[in-house]
Amino acid sequence: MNKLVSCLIGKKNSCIPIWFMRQAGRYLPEFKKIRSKNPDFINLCLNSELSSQITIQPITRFDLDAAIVFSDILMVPFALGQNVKFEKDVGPILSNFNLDSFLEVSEELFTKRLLPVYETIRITRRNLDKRKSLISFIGSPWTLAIYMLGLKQEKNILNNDLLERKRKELKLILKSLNKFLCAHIINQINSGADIVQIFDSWAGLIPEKDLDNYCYQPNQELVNFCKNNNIPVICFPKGIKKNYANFANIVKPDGLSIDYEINPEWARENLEGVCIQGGMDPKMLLSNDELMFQEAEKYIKIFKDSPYIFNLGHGLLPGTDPYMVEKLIKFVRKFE
Ligand code: 1CP
Repeated sequence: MNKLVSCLIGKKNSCIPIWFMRQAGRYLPEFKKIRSKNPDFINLCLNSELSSQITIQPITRFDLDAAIVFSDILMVPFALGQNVKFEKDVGPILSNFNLDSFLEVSEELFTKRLLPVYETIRITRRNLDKRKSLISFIGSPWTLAIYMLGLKQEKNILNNDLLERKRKELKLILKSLNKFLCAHIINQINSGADIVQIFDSWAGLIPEKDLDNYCYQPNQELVNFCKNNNIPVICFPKGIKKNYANFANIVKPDGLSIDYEINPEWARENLEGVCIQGGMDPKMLLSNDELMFQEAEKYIKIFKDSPYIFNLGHGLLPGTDPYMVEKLIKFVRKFE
C-alpha cells in the first residue's frame, strides 16, 4: 500500500501524505507552454501522451505523494454527446442539453469516447514512481448537472427559476448519470488509478431541503459502488458548511476533503470515522511565507492525532507562484 492509500483506508496517522487539487495545470509555466500550442482543451485531454506529460509535471517539480490525472469533470458530458468548449476568461460552454439523445447513449459508446483518458492513465502509471498514488476523479451528478443544464448564473449563483422548471429533467439526469459515472470509475481504476475523488464543487448551491436528493444520495450511491469494488474514495462536497457532519454520517466515504470555510477544529470534533483531507485556503499561497506556514502548521497540529492528508480547501489558484508550492511542501515534510 502506498502512503496515501494507507492513510486513507488503513487510517494510519504516522505520516502526512501531500497532494494538491489542481496541482497540474493553469499556474505551471510548463503547462502553459503546452496549452498555448493546444487551443482546444477537450482535444488536449484526448491527447494521451500530452495529458500524461502534464499529469507528471508537478511530480517532477515537487515532492508530492500523488499525481492526479490530467482530464476534466466535463469529459463526462462530452462523452454523453454534449459539445463542450472552454472559452478563455469565461469558462466552460456546453451546447444545449438534449434529453432524448442523452438517454440514447450506450455505455459502450461512452467508454469508447473516453478511451484516450484511460490511455493517459496507463502511460502515467508506467512512468510514475510505484510509491506514489495515481488519483482519478469524477464530478458528482449534481455538479455535472449544473453545467449540463446551465443552472449556474454569473457570479456563481444558482438560477432558481431554471431549477424549478428543470426539476423533472434534473431528477432523470441525476439517476441516469450514476451508471456512466460508475463505468468511468471502474475504467479509470482498471487502467491503473488507485484512488477516486468525487468533486461536488457546487454542492454549496443546493437548497437545504434538496441536499438529501441532490447531494447525499447520489454521492452515497457512488461511494457504495467504490466500497463494493474495494476502491478508496474521497468526497469533496464543497460549500455545504455544517452539513459536512450529515454528509460524513450518511455517505461515509474513506476520505472527506474539507473546504476553506470549514473550521478545522469543528471538523476534528464532528467528522468522525473518515480521513480528513485539505482545508487550508488556497489564497494563503498568494500571501507570504510566514502567514502560509502559520496556517499550514495550524492544520497539521489540529489533525496530528488522526489520519490527515495535506491539501487545500479548493484547487491551487491560477496566480500561484510555483515556488510557494515548493516551500509549502518542504514545510509540511518537516512534521513527519
Ligand atoms: O483554459 C485552460 O487552460 C483550462 C483550465 C482547466 C484545467 C487545467 C480546466 C477547465 N480544467 C483543468 C484540469 C482539471 N479540472 C483537473 C486536472 C488538473 C489537476 O487537478 O491537477 C481537474 C481535477 C479538474 C476538475 C474540475 N473541472 C472541477 C472540480 C474541481 C474544482 O476546481 O472545483 C471543475 C468544477 C471543473 C470544471 C472546469 N474545468 C475548467 C474550468 C475553468 C472549470 C471551472 C469553471 C467554473 O468555475 O465553473
